[in-house]
Formats: sequence, structure tokens, C-alpha cells
Amino acid sequence: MTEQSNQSTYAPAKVWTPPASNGGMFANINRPVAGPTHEAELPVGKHPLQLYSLATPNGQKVTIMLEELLAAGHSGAEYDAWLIRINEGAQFSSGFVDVNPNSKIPALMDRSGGEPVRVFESGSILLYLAEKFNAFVPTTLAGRTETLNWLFWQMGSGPLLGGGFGHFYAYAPEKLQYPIDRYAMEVKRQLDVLERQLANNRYVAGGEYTIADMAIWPWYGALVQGELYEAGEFLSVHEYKHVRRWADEIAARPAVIRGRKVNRVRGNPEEQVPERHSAADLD
Ligand SMILES: N[C@@H](CCC(=O)N[C@@H](CS)C(=O)NCC(=O)O)C(=O)O
Repeated sequence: MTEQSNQSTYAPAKVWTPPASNGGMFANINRPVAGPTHEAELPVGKHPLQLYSLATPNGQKVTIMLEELLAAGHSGAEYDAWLIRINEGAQFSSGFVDVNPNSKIPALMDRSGGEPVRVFESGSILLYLAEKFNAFVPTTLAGRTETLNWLFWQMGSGPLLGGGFGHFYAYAPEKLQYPIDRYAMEVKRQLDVLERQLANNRYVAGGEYTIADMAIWPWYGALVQGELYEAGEFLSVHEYKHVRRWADEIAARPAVIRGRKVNRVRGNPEEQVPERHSAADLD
């Protein structure tokens, strides 16, 4: 164990008030209230499914699923993917809030039936699509339950990796030992949970590739491949050999390679497809 440093001199006031600015990444879009900040309609394209998103790990879950569905021959999964620039506050438009009152990407509108159906929360979107197309979720109660166990595991665990470890290790204006130690401990514990599961299973929920893999891979797969927060060495990700074997296998899937590019506006320009309106945008 390393010695504690960064002893805090902060004493919370009796009643919290928002700071003018704290210099942290995303501080400019944080607000203590919900609801829209401005009136603006969302665009609507020609396909049944309208996705409003960005290629963060949560966004990638859904574009990977849509590309997997299309690769498996589900033509009803054709989609328009519109770019939502969260660092510019596009998630607070009235149109976006109508689709997701929580103002976070990804958000999906299914316009294939009479009344449009809104779907928000990446886990809910994955499950909705799996049920709609009867794909990537086992049909037995036991198999389906194990898949949902891991899907919900990711939805509960991911914020400790992203909002906890990633925020304090990569984004906070100061490097504070206490939160970095706390969340590094938890993330390594989570990686070990996956390591033990993947030691005995090809995919996270067993022998079948499911929405659980699609939810977990953009976070923990990217982490062990050293692509998240440049934290591979810090977290000694080489220790998790079964997670790495699984991450490499998923990364090589053509639909995953395609899905990761959709709504991407950072990194290698060849990997960036800011909006997707037809398969040709990715070919
Ligand atoms: N639990 C949500 C989390 C979504 C989320 O945190 N989205 C982030 C990007 S990865 C976002 O839109 N942030 C904008 C904001 O917080 O204003 C999900 O899985 O869909």
C-alpha cells in the first residue's frame, strides 16, 4: 500500500451550492437540475430506428448491437445514427429530453410501428432490441437470466469505472489519492470478477455471444486493451489474461469494428463516421 497524500482541507458548507467552475472535464455541462435548456427538434431520417448518440463506451454498446443485428440479417434494424455532441449540451435540447428525460446518450426512437417508442438507458436499449429481433439473448429462462445478470452487473458496475476511476484518474483537475485508490481497488476487483467468469466461459454469460458481451466489452474490453483512460499499465491489465482473450475475440468481430466507428468524432480520422444513414457510410 502506498502512503496517503493530498490531505483535504475542504470543509463542506451547511448547504451545498454549485461552484462557478471547478475546472474538471465536463464541468461546463454539469447542472444540478434536469429538463431542457433550449428548444430544438431532433432530426428524423428514413429508417425505422433513430439513434441519437456519441461513440462513448455507452454509445458503442448500441451501435455494436445494431451492426450485429444487420450482420445477422435483421433488415428491420436499419438505423439512422445522429450525432449528439454532449460537450456542447445537445443532450439538453427539448427534442432530446423528450426521448430521454435523463439527458444522456444513447437514446433511441423506434418509429417502425404506429406510435413511436422511446428507449433510453443503454441496457434497456440492448434488451429492447434483443427482444424485438429475438437475437443475442438466449431463449431458455436460465440462459436469459444469466445474460441479464451480467447486463445488470455492467449497468451497476460501469459508473464506478467511468464516473469513479476514470473521472478521478483522467479528468479531475487535481490527482487525488483517496478517490483514485478507492476506485482503482474497485475496478481491479471488477476485472477479477470477469477474469474468473471468463476462465470457464467463452463469453460472459456462457457459450453464447449475447448483449451482456456487448454491454461489457466497450468498457472492460477497452480497459484491458489499454484504450480507456490510458490506464492499462496503472491497473496492470496484463494480469487479466482471460479477459484479454475475450476482449481480443470480440474486437475482431466485423460488426464490432463497424459499430465502434459510428458517431465517433475523436481519434484516428479513418475510424470516424460521425453520422450513419446507410451501410455504405461504413463500407
Ligand atoms: N446509464 C446511462 C449512462 C449514459 C451516460 O452516462 N451517457 C453519457 C456519455 S457516456 C452522457 O450522455 N453524458 C452527458 C451528460 O452527462 O450531460 C446509460 O447506460 O445509458
